[in-house]
Amino acid sequence: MHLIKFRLVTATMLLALCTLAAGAVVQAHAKVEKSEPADGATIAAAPASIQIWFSEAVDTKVSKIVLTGPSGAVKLGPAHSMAPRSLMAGIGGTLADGAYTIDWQTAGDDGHVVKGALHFTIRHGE
Ligand SMILES: [Cu+2]
Repeated sequence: MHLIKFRLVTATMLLALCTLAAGAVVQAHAKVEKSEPADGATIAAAPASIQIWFSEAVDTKVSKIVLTGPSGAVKLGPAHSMAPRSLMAGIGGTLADGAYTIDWQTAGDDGHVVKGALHFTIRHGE
């Protein structure tokens, strides 16, 4: 009798664990949905700002956007939200031709900090 009860409890616990695991997969972290400039794009004119749209609302308190180009770090305005699911930072000067990397950091619904990088290239007259 005891053994049967134990097995039943174990089976119920396993089922609960699987449900938790499945729930965790559904509740994923904030992901990039699109950006401006777009990831991998080659553009003919220097952008005036960087904007990134995410799959969930972002926490601006832990959000960062860092832009690095052919001559090092580019001075940006503070990362802010124009919409709950987007981050934006203005670009001060004009950007020279070359490859650029946007390093971003933010947190979504569960508050966990997530990071990533996007890339674009500027080639004037293209
Ligand atoms: Cu998380």
